[in-house]
Amino acid sequence: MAPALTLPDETHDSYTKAIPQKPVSQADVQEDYHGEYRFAPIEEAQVSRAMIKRYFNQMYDRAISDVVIVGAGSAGLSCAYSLATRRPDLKITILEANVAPGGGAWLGGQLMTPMVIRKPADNFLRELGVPYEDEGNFVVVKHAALFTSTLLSKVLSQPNVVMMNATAVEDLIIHADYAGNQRVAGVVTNWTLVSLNHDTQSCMDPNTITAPVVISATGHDGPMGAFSAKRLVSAGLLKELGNMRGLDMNRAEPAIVNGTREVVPGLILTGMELSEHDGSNRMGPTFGAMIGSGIKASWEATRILEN
Ligand code: AHZ
Repeated sequence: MAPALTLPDETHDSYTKAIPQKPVSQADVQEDYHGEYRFAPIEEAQVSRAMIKRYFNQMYDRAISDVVIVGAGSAGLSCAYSLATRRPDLKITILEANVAPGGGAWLGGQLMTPMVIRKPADNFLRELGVPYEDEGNFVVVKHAALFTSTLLSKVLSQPNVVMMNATAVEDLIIHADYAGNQRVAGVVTNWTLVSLNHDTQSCMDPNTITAPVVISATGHDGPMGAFSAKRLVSAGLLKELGNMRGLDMNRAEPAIVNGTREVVPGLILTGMELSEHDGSNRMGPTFGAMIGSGIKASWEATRILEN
């Protein structure tokens, strides 16, 4: 008979307890590989339950979040890092439609690997510990993936951050107060694979996450891009999109950072989604504005929460 399963009642705090107190020595590692490498025994159901329990506990907990960030590209992740490290008391939930978080920040421009970041956004690289070459007014990271993977790992190691990828925001929750003023009060979610199949299956209803602040960072127009800005138009909260204008690096970057704001009560737009809302220029393959806008969005979020 199979031994009874023991499922310890772990909370997310136990993740931090798993960090080794002392580094594994080279001698320990070599010993494993010189003998017969043996794994501790496991039951298949333990693996299933280990994932299910944690994932659905997270969903249960984050049905009410303090801040929802939609989209884990360079703007969304910079925002999450700034907010999570400054305010460890906030429940920050990131929803990313793609299986792979990172958006367009895995490469520089035209599928080339180096990433250009204009000063003063290089401050953020020093904060993260990402090395770069200094070219005077801008810096170059040797591979965009080095920036994105470092940022992603630092965001995910914050105990107050939960990220659900392969999960799309399909709609916004919009409440009206007694005077009829509308306010974004959360998001409507579904597995992305479900969202992509609404035309092929009968109604597959979504799920919801409520939050006093939603930060949308879904990028410029594309298959799913500029999601919240477009929804504001179809929901009647915005007359029309400004539509992203042609490329001008010097105009575009300050416009995106300085324009980052709460566009309707409860909803902040950051990154290139804002260019679709405001009709500002694109900057192409230079990423300082995504960092600056993400950080500014995090300050906007705390301003709203503190009011
Ligand atoms: O998968 C999308 C991507 O990872 C995700 N996303 C989009 N719609 C979503 C939805 N629900 C959940 N409905 C969604 N997630 O949002 C992320 C957007 O990342 P991005 O890299 O496309 O946007 P960004 O604003 O962070 O960075 C833009 C980078 C660009 S484009 C550009 C130009 O062409 O001028 N310049 C820069 C710097």
